[in-house]
Amino acid sequence: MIRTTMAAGLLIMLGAVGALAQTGSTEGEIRRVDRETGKITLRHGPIAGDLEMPAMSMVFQVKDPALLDKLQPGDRVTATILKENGVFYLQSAEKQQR
Ligand SMILES: [Cu+2]
Repeated sequence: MIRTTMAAGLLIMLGAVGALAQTGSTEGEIRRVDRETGKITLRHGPIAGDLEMPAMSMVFQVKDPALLDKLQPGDRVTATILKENGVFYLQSAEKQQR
């Protein structure tokens, strides 16, 4: 019974998080990949839409740990940024053809 209530509470929390999630797409260059902390530094261009941000260099938590193996400093990428509960994540990044 308690378990059921907790599960329901978790679902409600997830719903609230979903409502706070915003995404934006940008292009940039990978500057640093830190496997220890699961963070990637991306020098990104301006981001339009909900996440409106000027160009800058910024550290992102990765959503998918596979990105840490796929990306290297110097890679030019098209990236999707996710802001969830005030935290910025690199949600996806596709390497651009040179
Ligand atoms: Cu930024």
